[in-house]
Amino acid sequence: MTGSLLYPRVTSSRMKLSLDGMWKFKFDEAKAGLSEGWEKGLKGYEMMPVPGSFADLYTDKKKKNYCGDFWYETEFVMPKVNDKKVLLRFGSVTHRGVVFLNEVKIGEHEGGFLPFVLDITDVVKTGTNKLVVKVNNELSEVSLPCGAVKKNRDGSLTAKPYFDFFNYSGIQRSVELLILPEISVEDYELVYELSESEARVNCRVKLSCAEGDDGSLGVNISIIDENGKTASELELTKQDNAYIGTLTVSEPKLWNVLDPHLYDMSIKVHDEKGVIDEYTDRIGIRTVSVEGTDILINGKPVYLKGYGKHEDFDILGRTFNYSVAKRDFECMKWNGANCFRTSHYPYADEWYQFADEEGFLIIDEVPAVGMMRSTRNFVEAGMGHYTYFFETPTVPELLQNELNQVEEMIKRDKNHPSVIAFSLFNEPETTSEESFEYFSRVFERARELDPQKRPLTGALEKNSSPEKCQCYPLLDFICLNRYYGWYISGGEDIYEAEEKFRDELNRWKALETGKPFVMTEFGTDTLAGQHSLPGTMWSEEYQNEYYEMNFRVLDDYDFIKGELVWNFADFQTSEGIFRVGGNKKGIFTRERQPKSSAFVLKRRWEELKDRSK
Ligand code: GCB
Repeated sequence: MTGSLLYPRVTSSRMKLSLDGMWKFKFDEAKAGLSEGWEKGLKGYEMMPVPGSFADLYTDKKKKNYCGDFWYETEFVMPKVNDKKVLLRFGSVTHRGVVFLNEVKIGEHEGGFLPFVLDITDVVKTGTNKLVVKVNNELSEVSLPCGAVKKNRDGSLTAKPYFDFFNYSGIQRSVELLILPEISVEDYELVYELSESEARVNCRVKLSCAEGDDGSLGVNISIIDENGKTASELELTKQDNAYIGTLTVSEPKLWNVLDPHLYDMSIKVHDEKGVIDEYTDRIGIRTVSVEGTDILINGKPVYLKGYGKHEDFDILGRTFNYSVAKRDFECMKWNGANCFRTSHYPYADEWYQFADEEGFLIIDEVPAVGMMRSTRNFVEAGMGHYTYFFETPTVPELLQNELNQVEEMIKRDKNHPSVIAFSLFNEPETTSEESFEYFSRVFERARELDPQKRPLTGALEKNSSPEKCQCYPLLDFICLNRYYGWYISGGEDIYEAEEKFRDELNRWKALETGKPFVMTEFGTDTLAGQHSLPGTMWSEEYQNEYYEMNFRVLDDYDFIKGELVWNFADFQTSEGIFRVGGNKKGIFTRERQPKSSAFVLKRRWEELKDRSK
C-alpha cells in the first residue's frame, strides 16, 4: 500500500491508464476461491462492468442480494516504461478486497468507500498482465458501516444492515494504472490565512522518497489565477521529511459559497537536471471556522441549506456517473441549496471536484453508521429506543477500523475547498460512558489529522437527547436528525409533533452549549403522485405541511445554522414493511424529478438567500 491518495492527474511527468470496462466475475458461495487457486484465473465466469454495483444488474433475487466472497478478473497490457513507478489505484472496493497481480498477492484493503493504491512496479510485466480481485461484502459489528450477516438454511448468506440503504457492493469506482516518476509528489496540504488584502498559503509537500532524499532535490509550488497569470510562486524549504513554505497571494479572489474562484496549482519536483515530477490540482482560497453559534466561511456567517444525499441511482446503484451528478447539482442549484452531507460515507472524488467548481459546501461523512444493534435502526433511532453498542469486546477492532477510515478520508479530501466539516458518525448510541470514550479517540485523531482544523461534527439521533447524550461536547457544531411529524407523532398527531419538537429544542437551548446547531435530517416518506386533501402521511401534501411546520419551529431558534433535509432523492434500501420500493423521503424522485415539496423548498431557500445567521 502506498501513502498517496492524491487524485490521479496526467501531467508532463505522470500518466494514467484506465482499467475500466467489462471484467470477468464469479460468485464464490463456498469461499473456495483461495484454496482452488482462483487468483490464477476464473473459470465459468460471467462479465461484469467495472466500475459497477452488481446488485441491480440482475433479474435473479439471490444474485441481487448476494452476500459473501466474489471475484473479478481482467487482463491489461502494460506499455514499456523505463525508470518509472507503476501504481494501481482502486477508487473503492466494497467492502473489502484482496488483490493479486500475475498470481502474486499484492495487497488488501478494508473499507468500501475510500481509495487504495498499490505499488506494483516489481510485479507488473511489459506486455500482458492478469489482475484478479477477491471482494467480500459482508457486514459485521467491526465493519464500517455496521451490520450483521444471516446464514440461510441452504448455507447462503444475507446481509442485514444496521442502516437504511442498500448494501450495494463490488468494484464500485474506477481502477487506474498510474505511471509516475520514481521520485514523485506523494501528498500536499494547504492552510489558508486571510488578511485585508492578501492570503497567506501555508504549504507542505511530501515526496515519495522522504527518507532517501539526500537534499539535492528542490520543490517549487505555483498558484495560477483564472487568467492564467502566476499569482504566487515559491521554492519550498526542506524540513524533516517534508517541504514547507508560505506563499502570499495579494488581492486574492476567494472561494465562496456559490461564488467559487479556483486557482490552478502546480507542484514541481526538480533536481539539477530539470523537472522530475509535476502534480497539478485546482485549489480554492478560503477559511472555515466556528465562532460562538456561527459557522464562518472567510470570516462571514453562513446558513446551510440543502440535503443529506446518497450515491444512488437506478441500475447504477452506487456507481459514479457524471450525468447523474450534473443533474443533481442542477436540481440543487435550482431550488437554492448551498450544501450537502455525504451521508453516510465518503463519495467518489468527482463529487468533491464538482462541488469545488460550483461553490457547494460539503459535510464529509465517514461510514460510521449503524452503531446501534438493530436492523431497523432508522426506526428505533427516530423513536428514541436505546440499543446498547459500545460495551462489546469487539469495539477495539471497530475503533481501529474507524480510525483508519477517518485517516483515509481526511487524507483524500483535505484539500477540497468545498469540504467545510468532517462528520465522524451518523446516529450511533451516544448515551453511555463507553460511547464517549470511543468517540473521544475518533475526534482526537481527526483533530490531529486535519491540517486546516475544520469543524468536526456527527449526526445525533433522537435518543441522544440534551439530557442523555454524552458525546455532543465533542462536536464543534451539533447536528440533529429528528423526525417529529413522521416517526414521532405523525399524521393526525402532527400538532403534538410541533410541541414535542419545540420542547426538545428548548431543552437544547437551556444547555447553553454556545455552539451552532444544524438539522442534518428531517423528512417524511412520500410517494410521488400520491395526493390527499387534507394531507395524510405518504402524500405530497403531507410532506409540504411537515416541512412548513418544521421550518416554523426552526425559525424560532437562532442557534440553528442550517437545514439539510432528508433526502435529496428517493433511494434504495433493504426490503421491509417500512419501505415501499426503498426510502421515499426524497424531495426528488429517484429519477430526479421534483415532488411538490421541491417547490416549497425553492420558495423558502430563495427567500433565505441572504440569511447568513
Ligand atoms: C435516519 C438515518 C437515515 C435514514 C432515515 C430514515 O435517521 O440516519 O439513514 O434513511 O433516518 O429515513 O429513516
